[in-house]
Amino acid sequence: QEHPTSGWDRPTMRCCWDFLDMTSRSFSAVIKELDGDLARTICIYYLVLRGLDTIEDDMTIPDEIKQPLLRSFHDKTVTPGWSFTDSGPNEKDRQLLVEYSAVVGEVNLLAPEYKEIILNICAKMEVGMADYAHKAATAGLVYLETVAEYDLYCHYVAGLVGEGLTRIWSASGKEAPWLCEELELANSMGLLLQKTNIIRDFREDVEERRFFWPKEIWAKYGFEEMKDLYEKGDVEHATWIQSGMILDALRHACDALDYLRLLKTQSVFVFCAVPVCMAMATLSLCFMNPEMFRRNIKIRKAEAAKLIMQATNTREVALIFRDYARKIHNKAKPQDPNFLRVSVMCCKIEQWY
Ligand code: PS7
Ligand code: MN
Ligand code: MN
Ligand code: MN
Ligand code: MN
Ligand code: MN
Repeated sequence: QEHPTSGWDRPTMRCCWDFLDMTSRSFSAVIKELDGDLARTICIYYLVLRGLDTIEDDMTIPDEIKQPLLRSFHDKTVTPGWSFTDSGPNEKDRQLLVEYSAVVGEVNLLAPEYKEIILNICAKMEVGMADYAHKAATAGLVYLETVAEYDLYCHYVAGLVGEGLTRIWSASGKEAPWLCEELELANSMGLLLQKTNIIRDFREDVEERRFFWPKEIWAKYGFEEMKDLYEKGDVEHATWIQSGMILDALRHACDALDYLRLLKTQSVFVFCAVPVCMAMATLSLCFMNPEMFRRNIKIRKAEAAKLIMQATNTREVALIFRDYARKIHNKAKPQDPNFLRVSVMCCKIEQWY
């Protein structure tokens, strides 16, 4: 027995499920497993933010066009028939914007409490993206200076996603009504994922002139530009910069475990746990790995499959985190100036359980 707005019989919702498969490598499976109307709601939430991110990422759109487009995206998202056909090269994500009117149609059919959360998060994220894009476009090459600025950018593009998800869990009644007040923990979930993505995508992002690593971490040992990390041939110092970035991402690991401990619905737990386990696996793969500076490295399919099987409750996830913290700990080098801090951080994660 389906809810009247579950939408399996609507062409626009079918279209949204297709977009989800097309645009998400990792989220599609866990979204479809969510209980009841959460699957459809989170699918739409994902597509709205994916649409917004596609515009942010598109370096072929001039700043004069991009600014108003980003800043009005929450309005476009409820404007019947709206779509965007002028976006650039990325084939699969472009199609989402070309047929965005299907997403708009479904947003307008959402339960009002969900619709309000999604539009509110979209409106906040837009501003952060637009301000950052404007600085990058007008000041030419601009780096994030401090870790605090880096945390703020990651808050806009990922911490807010966690905040919105958490508000949706509470609104659905599947999780406690007070969960939506745990904004700090929800933010940490997003930051752990976003920072891992920013670390792993280093080479691709630098080549597309997107510089997310904060200068406070990498401007050392004579590195003056981010490409110096792979062009200078100074592999040892580059891996020390890398360990600094990974150490910074690991700051959010214990918060992620604290967040997961608060969840009680199995499908919500799996949805939240699988991506953070993948992130921990990715951080341990990147740690002290110079290949990361040359190409986009990925965890093996079999390792990902094992994580999906195992990430069923807080205890198992804490064991997964402990294993990856140990792997990192074992790879840490005493010559690395981050060595002591990395060791302490790994101990904290290992001892969380
Ligand atoms: C609504 C599921 C689980 C409490 C599109 C999930 C891009 C890492 O750009 O696609 O291809 O390198 O690999 C996701 C908190 C957000 C943060 C953020 C919406 C976790 C637009 C995900 C995803 C909060 C900005 C995808 C942060 O990476 O990046 C839903 C709890 C979108 C989450 C972006 C990145 C996500 C990301 P790219 P990816
Ligand atoms: Mn992606
Ligand atoms: Mn982006
Ligand atoms: Mn992106
Ligand atoms: Mn990308
Ligand atoms: Mn990326």
